[in-house]
Amino acid sequence: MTPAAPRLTAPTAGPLAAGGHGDGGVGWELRLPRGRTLALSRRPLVMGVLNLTPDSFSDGGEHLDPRHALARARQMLAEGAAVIDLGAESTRPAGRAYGAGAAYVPAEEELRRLLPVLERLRAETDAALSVDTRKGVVARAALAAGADLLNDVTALADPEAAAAAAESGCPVVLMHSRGDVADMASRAAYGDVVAEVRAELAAALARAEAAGVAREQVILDPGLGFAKTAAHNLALLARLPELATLGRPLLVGASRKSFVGELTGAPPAERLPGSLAAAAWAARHGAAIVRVHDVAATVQYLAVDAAIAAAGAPAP
Ligand code: HH2
Repeated sequence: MTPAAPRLTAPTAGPLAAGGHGDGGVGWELRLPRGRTLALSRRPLVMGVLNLTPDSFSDGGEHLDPRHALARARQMLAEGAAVIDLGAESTRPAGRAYGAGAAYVPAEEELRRLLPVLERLRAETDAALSVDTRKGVVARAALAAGADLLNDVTALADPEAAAAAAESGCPVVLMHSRGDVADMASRAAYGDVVAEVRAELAAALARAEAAGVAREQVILDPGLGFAKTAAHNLALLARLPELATLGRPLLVGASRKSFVGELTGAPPAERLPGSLAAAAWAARHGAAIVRVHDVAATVQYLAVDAAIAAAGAPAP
């Protein structure tokens, strides 16, 4: 008989008392199933991306075999990821960088890719497991299989997804986007991108609340690369504190995205240095979670960045 895999535990977060994170006392405690919590502050947690897809833009096909996916999840937890984000449908937009964009995946196929990995991972870890889906039927099945959070790039556009989130009471990431994979590039037209994304996130939050989702369980995300040009992504990062005024924790996903490639000429697999610059900037400007492919490098980079910042802070 093979021995049971070791039970992995998420890194423990510190107290949420004022100043407890050295971040001016900004903190949130989100409720997870089974009485667990996820403590967030402006010193961000790292969310590791686990793409169970054949066609994701930077790592498609690498973790299609559930054994490879599980090994990758265990590795990311050991490297310091506080959340694993499992996605079984690529949301790669159509456009110059990615060709025709991701193909629609029927719910049955999405669940066939997702559930074996989610169930095994749930059995061996208490770490927070998030599911990146826009389909209510997938969200429901994932929550029943032990998922802790929903991450929805359509901000709960499917009423069934909103109902699943409301009924379960789980935390939800509401991400900003416009249109779908086929037309989002043509919808990247803004006067003031930061003001418009802020207003559209506020509206998404209000819609979620009207559907029964508790405001204190919501995380907001500007959706870098979704209906955004490189210039829009840069403006959103530069003015991230304006989004923080919505009063909810922010998640930022810049990892390996095409704007890093546009700025540097690097292909997706070589975008780690640029991704670290974006993660560090997001960390210093109010992100509560950074969603990344390269967990070990990001954890190390952010630890040193935070230590330098703390060393320069006035003594208490
Ligand atoms: N980006 C991607 C997918 N899901 N979710 C949130 N909340 N924020 C993001 O920025 C975000 C996301 C795209 O990255 P990836 O999952 O690596 O690619 P693909 O959609 O091709 O699978």
